[in-house]
Parts: sequence; structure tokens; C-alpha cells
Amino acid sequence: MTDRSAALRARFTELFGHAPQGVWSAPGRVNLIGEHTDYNDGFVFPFAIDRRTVGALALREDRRIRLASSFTDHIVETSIADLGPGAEHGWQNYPLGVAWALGLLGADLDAVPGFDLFLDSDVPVGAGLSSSAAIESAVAVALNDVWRLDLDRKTLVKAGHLAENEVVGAPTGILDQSASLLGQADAGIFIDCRSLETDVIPLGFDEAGLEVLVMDTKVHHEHATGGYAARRASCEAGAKALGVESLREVSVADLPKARDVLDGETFRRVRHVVTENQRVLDTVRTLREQGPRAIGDLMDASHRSLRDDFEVSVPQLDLAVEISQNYGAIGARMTGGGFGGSAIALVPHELVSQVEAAVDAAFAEHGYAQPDLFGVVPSAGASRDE
Ligand code: GAF
Repeated sequence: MTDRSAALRARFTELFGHAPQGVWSAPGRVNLIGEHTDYNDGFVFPFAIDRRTVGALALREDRRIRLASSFTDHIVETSIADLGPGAEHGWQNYPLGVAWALGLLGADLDAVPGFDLFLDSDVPVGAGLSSSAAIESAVAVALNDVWRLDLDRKTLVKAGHLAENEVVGAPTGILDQSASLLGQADAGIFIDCRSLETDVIPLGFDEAGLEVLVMDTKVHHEHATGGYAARRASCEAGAKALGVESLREVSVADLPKARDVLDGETFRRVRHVVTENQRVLDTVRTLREQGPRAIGDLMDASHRSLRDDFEVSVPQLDLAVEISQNYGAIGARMTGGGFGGSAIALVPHELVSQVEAAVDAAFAEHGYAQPDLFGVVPSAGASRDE
């Protein structure tokens, strides 16, 4: 047993008065490339990171649910009968939303017992690293086990996605839950968000002498509000004006024609999605054929497109990207939905401290809050740990 799960078990027992029956965990993610493409039926290429939400859980004999966590100071109590959209529970909507969504996907919510759950996480919140999907995925694998549902991982992705869309109220796609549930050590997960087919692609960063440096700008973002939904609406409007079901059906070669049909802003949103889909395919091919040192230009181009065409970057993300590029990163880009959060840089091991010092100095010079800089390793997805 690790120190972390021993502490988790001890806290659970202290709070609830009995021992947990198991410990489950799920990681946050970094999206290597393929941003704002998931809800356009496009391609994404994330990996799970070595930061996890860990949950200790025990079934109860009644229908009550008690939830506690290391990031809040009170226990929330509800019952299986009260699960569903519309409840006001703050962060608890993530685990409760998953419990409810499992009811749509195979669990008999009239029959399953309630549970006590304690969560702890080292995925930073609001940093664009999917702390919410890590909670959803940890709870999904735990309830799948203890309720003996035998649902496969792709169905658990749906549970997290439904929880996020219907209970939390954030109109996100399937990127984050897929990475958290399907991630594998040393590999990225290529996902076709239309067919839901996935492919595990070895990344080989370490062998190539590279580190993925996360640069958390500390500018907090939220996808349940404004900008994200507005971008999604623009994409839908663009698809409608072009007479297609989704922007997945538009290719780079179609863009000149699309320019004639769309207003300037919608065209730029569409151009981002269409070119980003192509960049994901190019990244996977380049990785296979030439290895990770060859994908930097694609990462850089993705950032420019998110900054200029999709307009979801912020000055702190642009600065982190630019400085890391200037001081030795092979490629860099914002990761996740944007409007704050983190950028990533692919950096040769020997240049990591130089890049970190330069980014720190540049943030100080601009009067920005000190960023949090740390390396991440492509890691395994959600699991039962004990
Ligand atoms: C957020 C969302 F949750 C994802 O579904 C995805 O759209 C991403 O932003 C942008 O690529 O992480």
C-alpha cells in the first residue's frame, strides 16, 4: 500500500466510521494535439498524466450517499433517489453525475445500494489538465466494480461525458474522459470522435531525450461558462451554413470555398477545426515515421491557430509558449479548452531548467502570477489500486 492510499484509507475511516472496501484512481490528461475538435466529430491525441484523483469507497446497506474530499471541509449527503440534473452540489456534481449517468447506461438505480466516498487529487484544479474528468473516471471505475455493472471503458467514457454535460452543465466533448479512462503508459491515445475508434500510439519521449513540461499559467478557466459554449455554437453555425452534419466533413481543400460562404469570424473558427484535424493526423504519422523530435512544428502551428483563428488563448499562454520556444522547446502549445489553464512544451532534457528559468523570469517581468512548471509522464489510465 502506498503512503497516499494509507492516508486516504485512514481519513475515510475517520470520517465515515468504517473502512473502505477498495481504492480506485484516474489520471488527469494533457492533450498533445487536437483542440476543440472532439465536439466537431474530429480527431484528438491526448495522453494520461502521472497526476491522479484517488477515491476510497464502500457500499452502504441503505440508499444514502455520503461524499467527502481533501479539497472541501464538509460531507455532502444525498441519496440514490435524488440523483439527476438540476441538483446544486458544486464539485459533488462530478461524482453524483456519474452515479446518475450509470443509471442511463446499465445500472438499475432502483436497486443499487448507496455508498460512502472520499476523494483526494493531485491534479491541479482549473489548470486545463482535466481534474474534473479525473474525478468522473475514478468514480466511474469504482462504481462499475462495486455495483458489478461490467461496463466497458468506452461506456464509462459516456458516463463521465453525460455527467459533465447534463449534471455539471458544461457542453464539453469526450476528449478528457477518454484520455483518463483509456490512457496507457508511454503512449498517446488517438481518438476518432465520430467512430469512437481509438489507437494506442507509443510516444517515446524519454528515449528521445525529451520531457513534456506543463506551464500552468494560474489563470483559471471554466467550461461551464461563456467562451467555450460560444465556440461550440460557432462551429455548429459554420457546419450548418456549409450544409454538413459536422465540421469533420470539411477538408483543408474545401476551405477556399468555405471562405465565400461564411462571415469572417465563423470562417476562422472553421479553419481552426479543419486544419487542426489535419494536424492531428499529421502528428500521428510523423511520430510513427520520424519520432517525437519531428512533431514540434505541428504543435507550434496548433497554438497559432488556437490563438489567431479560434481565439481561445490568453496573453499568459502565448508568453509561456513563445518563451519556451525561444529557449529550446522543440514545440509548444496551449493544451485543453483555453481561456487560461496550461501550455505544454516538448523540451530536450538538458534544456528544461533553462526553459523554466526563462518562463519564470518573463512572467515576473510582465507582472503575471508565478506559473507552476512541472514535467509530466504519459501514464496509465483509470484503475483499481487496492
Ligand atoms: C475541454 C473539453 F472538456 C474537451 O471536451 C475539449 O473540447 C477541450 O476542452 C478542447 O479541445 O477540455
